[in-house]
Amino acid sequence: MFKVFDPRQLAHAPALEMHNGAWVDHVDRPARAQTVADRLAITTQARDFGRAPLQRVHSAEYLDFLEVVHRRWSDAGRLGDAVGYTWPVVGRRPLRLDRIDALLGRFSYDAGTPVASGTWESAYWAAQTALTALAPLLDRSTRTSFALCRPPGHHAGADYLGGYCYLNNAAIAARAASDAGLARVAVLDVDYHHGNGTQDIFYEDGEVFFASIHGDPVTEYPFYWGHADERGAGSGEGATLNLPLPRGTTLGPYLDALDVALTAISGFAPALLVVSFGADTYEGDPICHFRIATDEYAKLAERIAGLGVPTLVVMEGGYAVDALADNVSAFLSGF
Ligand code: SP5
Ligand code: ZN
Repeated sequence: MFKVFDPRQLAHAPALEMHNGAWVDHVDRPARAQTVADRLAITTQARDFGRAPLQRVHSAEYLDFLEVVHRRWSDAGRLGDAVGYTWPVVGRRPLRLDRIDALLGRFSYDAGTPVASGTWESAYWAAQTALTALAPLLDRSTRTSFALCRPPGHHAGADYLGGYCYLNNAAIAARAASDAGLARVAVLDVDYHHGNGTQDIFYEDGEVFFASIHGDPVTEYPFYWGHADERGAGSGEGATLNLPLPRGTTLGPYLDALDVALTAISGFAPALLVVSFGADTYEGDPICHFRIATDEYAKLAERIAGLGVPTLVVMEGGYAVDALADNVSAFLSGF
């Protein structure tokens, strides 16, 4: 398996996130990526594919914002990480305001995703990590590739950040693969949380199939996406599949949902599979509520590998730092 990790992803170190009405220590610590990189002994760093593949997914205005927002925040005399506190309700007219707080509101949807001084650098190299891991799949020199991305990406949309995500690494790789000539690409999202950013990006796109298994958004973050009746629109109608599961879900029912997703993906006959892999389905995760055990991750991966489709695994969430390297390495062993 080809594996990529870039240490520039460690520059992102947000201090706090808003949780249940209080500012608490942010759970996306640099140690998350470092522990996995150490365990897998990854030595391949990212190549630089530039900004063009990012702009195939994200708007130029959003990328400009993300690149300068922390400097703008500091220039405005603010300390620490940049974070919004006012959001335009869906349906408000799209005012192009320049006030730093209005910009943060316009390009974000939650208060758990601050922009720290190193955020742009790390998000940029996370996207390049995904693109670097994609390259040997495109030239067919590998069948399976792993992109150790941090910050994660699946909550980031074309023009918004949220859910600890800034650039949608999996979507950028999927779009680059279709641009390289692959007719159909499937994204399978097995992070605990619904991949709302990826869903939004491909919602009206019939060339990219999106399937997600996640905590039921009736009770779980991000609440406003991921319900079973969201099935895509326009030429993408039927190319989005949401399989929400209740808190407490164990391996058996999880595998049943996985089989439903894999059957649908198989019917779509993709030339490439992108797996948004979150290890936050782990029974010991501090912020999630499924009950997958470490050794069970190999079983999930074996089922996915059974598709027989070239696969790019992109790292998303997973917050039990002490168990993360074990969980990721168990998952990758299943391929
Ligand atoms: C990529 C990913 O897994 N993003 C998850 C974003 C979830 N954010 C909202 C959940 C709030 C939990 N905050 C808990 C902090 C406790 N110290
Ligand atoms: Zn997650």
